[in-house]
Amino acid sequence: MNIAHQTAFDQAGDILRRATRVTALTGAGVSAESGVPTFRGSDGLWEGHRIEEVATPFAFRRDPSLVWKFYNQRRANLMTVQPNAGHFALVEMEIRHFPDDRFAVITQNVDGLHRAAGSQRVFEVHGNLRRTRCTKCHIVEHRGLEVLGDLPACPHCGGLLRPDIVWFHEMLPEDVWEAAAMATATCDAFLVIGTSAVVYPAAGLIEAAKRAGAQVIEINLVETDASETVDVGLYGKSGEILPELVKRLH
Ligand code: BV8
Ligand code: ZN
Repeated sequence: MNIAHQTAFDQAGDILRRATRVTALTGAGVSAESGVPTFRGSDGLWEGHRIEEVATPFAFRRDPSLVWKFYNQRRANLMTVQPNAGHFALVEMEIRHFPDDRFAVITQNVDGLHRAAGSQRVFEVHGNLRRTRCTKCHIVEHRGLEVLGDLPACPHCGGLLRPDIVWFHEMLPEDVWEAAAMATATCDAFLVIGTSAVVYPAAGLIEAAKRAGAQVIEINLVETDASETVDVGLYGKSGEILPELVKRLH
């Protein structure tokens, strides 16, 4: 490990050892080593569509089966993925080093891998691929990874189901957002892991953590829009860096 990397690691280790409360904000990068494609890594394209074009209420109104094809493909992909060492390192931080609700994961990911790894306090600000919501009676149901088809009907009212996902131009779930904002405002250390930090309001939590006096540590393959805001940057794979960080907490 080169000297610069070593001191950044030592600094990050010091910040975490001194912290009482830690909050992590994660994005698609934390699931990349599990085999879940990121959004902007594949320059945000899915079969030639940009994520911002498919993940919107307009796209769903215009062509619901196209949008369901997109989500069914991602649900099917989840059949073959498992949490990776980065997810498990965050579980160890929460259970072993910051118990009693002193650790929280705010995730933009909709793959459910943090909970699958064992994380307890997880705020899914963009929803979850395993849940559906009825566009008519609005019932939200946990459907696991069962095959739903391209125009799934609500088992209760026959209305068209949609994924329980926050699309672009849609509000984030109020209660989850409140909890995420609280976990950001009350932490001493804020980890920003595997996110390009371009999607708001989630990316705004990084500035909010700084304003609240937290020390911010970025973990990413490359520098991002958040890099000049953070206190320490650790650049490499989160599945390698996070276990390394946990070792410094023993
Ligand atoms: C809202 C669910 C408004 C979908 C997602 C113009 C027009 C319209 C809207 C806007 C606009 N300008 C700004 C906006 C707001 C918009 C927005 O921010 N747009 C961006 C694109 C500019 N936001 C919204 O619309 C939000 N709603 O604003 O409401 C409103 C206000 C009042 C009243 C009513 C409404 C809603 C945003 C939520 C959108 N939904 N997800 C789905 O998943 O299908 S966002 C989507 O992007 C995912 O959730 C994803 O998580 C998120 C962010 O992407 P990342 O997670 O960061 O992933 P990305 O691929 O970008 O980056 C991966 C990173 O990992 C990279 O940095 C890479 O280097 C790193 N990496 C890769 N491998 C590794 C790694 N790091 C470490 N280790 C590795 N191995
Ligand atoms: Zn219904």
